[in-house]
Amino acid sequence: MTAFALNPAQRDFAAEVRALAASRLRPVAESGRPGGVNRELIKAMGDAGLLARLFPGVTARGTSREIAATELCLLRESLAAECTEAETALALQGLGAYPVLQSGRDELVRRWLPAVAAGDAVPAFALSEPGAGSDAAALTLAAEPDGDGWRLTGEKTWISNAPEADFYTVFARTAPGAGARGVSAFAVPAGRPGLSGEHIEMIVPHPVGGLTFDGVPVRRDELLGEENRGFRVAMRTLDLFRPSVGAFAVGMAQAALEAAVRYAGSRVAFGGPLRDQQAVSHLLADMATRTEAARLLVYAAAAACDAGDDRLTARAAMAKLFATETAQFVVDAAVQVHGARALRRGHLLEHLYREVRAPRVYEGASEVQRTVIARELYR
Ligand code: COS
Repeated sequence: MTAFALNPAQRDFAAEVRALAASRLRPVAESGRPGGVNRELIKAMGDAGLLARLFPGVTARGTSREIAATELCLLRESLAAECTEAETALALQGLGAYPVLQSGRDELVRRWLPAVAAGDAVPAFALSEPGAGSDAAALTLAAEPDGDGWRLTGEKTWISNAPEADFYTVFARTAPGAGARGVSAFAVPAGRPGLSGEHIEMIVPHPVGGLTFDGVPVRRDELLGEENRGFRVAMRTLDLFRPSVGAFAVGMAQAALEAAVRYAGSRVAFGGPLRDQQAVSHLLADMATRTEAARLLVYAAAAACDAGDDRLTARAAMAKLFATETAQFVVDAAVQVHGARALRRGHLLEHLYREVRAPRVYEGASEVQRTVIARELYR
């Protein structure tokens, strides 16, 4: 890793995480139930101290609201290069819990964050609905006043970690007809009466499901931020996590690039190693250049976030857009260098070819990122 923002200590840390992922986490990931939450894997990352690094302010002595964007990207890139299941499980601990850390009351932060950081509680971020994906402000899951709290009625879909999570960060409509200004965010524990869900089988390395809310009661102290200001909670969370989706993509691209370089050096064709063919060496050069460019955008956005830069939105979108599109190109090119053997079930590239696709869709499709970038340009 050579991004300008990384110092030797960060590079050493990334190498350690990569080694840990290959030696300790991959076997636990492989022994998990496909499509289910792998609690053993999450616990192993908690025990190794990886999850706690996402929330540096959550300590035995108390909690503060910090989150480390660069650290999040380092972890995601390093894990992705060796074990995409561990990568995504770690990312979801952050994505599901961050709205609570950012906007929850102190009691709620104390209730959930230490358990998430230890790997004992599994959160989920529940924004998308059958009729509201890219257009998130069109969400309709209703939060109707009931006593001092609300009752939630409606559906969520494509929710990572559902229906097995221990709590859900749910975005619901508290003001009908008010668009983005009528959305509120809640932390809803699993097991509440009226809450049910099912798995959806998908080509991603993690569990995904749908949730049905049938008059689920939520209390006022479970509100995240202010009433009708929940859309901002969602957008600020996505601003933080989008560069890290880019880091996931860079980790996959790096693994594919390394595999292609190795293979092109050992495979003999037309009287010499494949890498002596200019068509191959120039392709490898493009793969490496584009991966490094993506990495720079990712860590520049993360560093801006850690520095408290308030113009993060466009940079976060650029990092996610460029890195996920680049990884798709690099993994595809690595398949081409390998030929048929990369398409065999169980090959690293067959695995990456499946896994690289979803990040261009979730947490805002590439088209949404372009929209976000253009809107910032016109401001
Ligand atoms: N940070 C903080 N606040 C933000 C924000 C950001 N990055 N982006 C928007 N907001 C606020 C706005 O300031 C506005 O608040 P006010 O009305 O009080 O000023 C409010 O949110 C609505 O903003 P806007 O009108 O821009 O919302 P849109 O409905 O036009 O949003 C996009 C459009 C496409 C940006 C949004 O719907 C989006 O990101 N969609 C993708 C959702 C997504 O990623 N889904 C995946 C789910 S997770 S797998």
